[in-house]
Amino acid sequence: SAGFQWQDPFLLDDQLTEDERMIRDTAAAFAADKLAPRVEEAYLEEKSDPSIFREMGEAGLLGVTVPEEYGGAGAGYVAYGLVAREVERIDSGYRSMMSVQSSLVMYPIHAYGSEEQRRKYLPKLAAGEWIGCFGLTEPDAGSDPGGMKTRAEKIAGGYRLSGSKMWISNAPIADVFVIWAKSAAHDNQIRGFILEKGMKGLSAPKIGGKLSLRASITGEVVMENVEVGEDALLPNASGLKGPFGCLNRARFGISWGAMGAAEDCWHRARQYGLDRKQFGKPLAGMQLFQKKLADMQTEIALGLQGSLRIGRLMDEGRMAPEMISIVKRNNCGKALDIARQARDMHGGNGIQIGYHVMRHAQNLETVNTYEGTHDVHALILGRAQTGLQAFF
Ligand code: TGC
Ligand code: FAD
Repeated sequence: SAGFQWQDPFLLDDQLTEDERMIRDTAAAFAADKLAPRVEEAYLEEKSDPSIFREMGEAGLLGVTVPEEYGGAGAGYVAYGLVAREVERIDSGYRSMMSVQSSLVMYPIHAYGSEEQRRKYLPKLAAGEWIGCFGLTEPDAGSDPGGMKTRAEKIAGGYRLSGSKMWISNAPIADVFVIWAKSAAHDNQIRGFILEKGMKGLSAPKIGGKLSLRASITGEVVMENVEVGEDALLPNASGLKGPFGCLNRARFGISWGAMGAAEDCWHRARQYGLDRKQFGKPLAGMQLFQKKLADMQTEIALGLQGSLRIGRLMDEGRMAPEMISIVKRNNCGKALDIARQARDMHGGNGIQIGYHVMRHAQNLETVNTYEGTHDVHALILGRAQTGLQAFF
């Protein structure tokens, strides 16, 4: 018999290919060497170091699923998920930086862009020389992105964009902006446009005062009559399925990432319980403490198996978006519960930055909300099994 491995109860490691294990190990080494030493200061100071993108690029962690001819790693979705898990083991904000760049900026340029757009942007984004952001959400259109107000008007030789986006990861330090707008020249359909830093009328002020995801910078994107050429339009996507095609990939990555953060909380709670004695014995020897550890182990083992299965189906071209709603919703909700429990199990120390669990718990509040809130994914799944939409 294989024996029971408490950290990997279902032997997930055995279900991976040699290449997937290699990418996972590269990401884990990168996370330990480059991210872990920075995270406490970044979080406390609410600072996002832009050089992380270049370092991630050098390590081959940007655009994992994008073909090698455009600078990507040409790997599959399971490999991408494994990278998200290792990066988010350190911090959800670092995983955000990576997932926006890979799934929300490189993916649409590859999937919906012209050959010129691919050649111009993808290699620099893969190298982390350019930083990308994705603007869908607006102040008055979050869960309901179809209600967006940002408009693109046709002008001679291109388009004029006006409107504002809210809660945009990476925006204040971005070079490349993938912006979704209703286009008058296309029957008011939602279309994607690539904007660049420095364009007249484009600004991206930082949103300060976040109590969550503090290592990842977030901004507004304000467009006051920004004029772009015809070549800024993503030619091959029209309607909400454009941005949703990107979100499917990012949400899938988040389902792995959230489990990485949860694993870090679980391992820390277990170790803390082994080290800390009360009432003359280790906390880890108490029944209530062990029940919490058992719940964490169970939810994480099951959550990772779900994400692995969806990743295999994506690599086989058999994914349906509702599958991703199941793992995004479940894994984020479970990770948030686990992080809160781990905070509790650390007692007073649990509120300290040096014990990491409260930082994860605060981050996971965002992760449970963005890319479709926990409840919005419930409504997607409710609609899919009843045929009745309950959004409005
Ligand atoms: P609905 O009528 O359902 O659909 C409109 C059209 O879109 C298509 N579609 C999808 N296509 C591909 N994949 C999906 N997952 C799709 N979901 C919908 C659909 O087939 C339809 O196509 P067509 O051809 O018939 O027009 O649209 P609705 O307006 O009723 O939408 C409702 C709802 C709630 C499902 C949707 O709007 C939703 O998911 N809301 C959540 C919004 C969201 O996720 N925002 C994310 C912003 S980006 C972000 O948070 C990045 S953070 C990243 C980081 O920092 O890591
Ligand atoms: P709302 O939609 O106003 O929701 C508020 C509450 O109402 C939630 O509990 C929700 O579940 C509930 N609710 C909404 N609709 C319904 C309904 N029909 N029935 C029942 N309950 C409902 N967006 C981007 O485009 N790009 C980014 O890079 C990006 N990064 C982000 C980074 C951070 C740190 C944060 C916090 C957000 C980011 N977002 C980004 C935005 C994110 O996707 C939205 O916050 C999210 O989609 C929810 O929208 P909202 O905040 O407007 O909340």
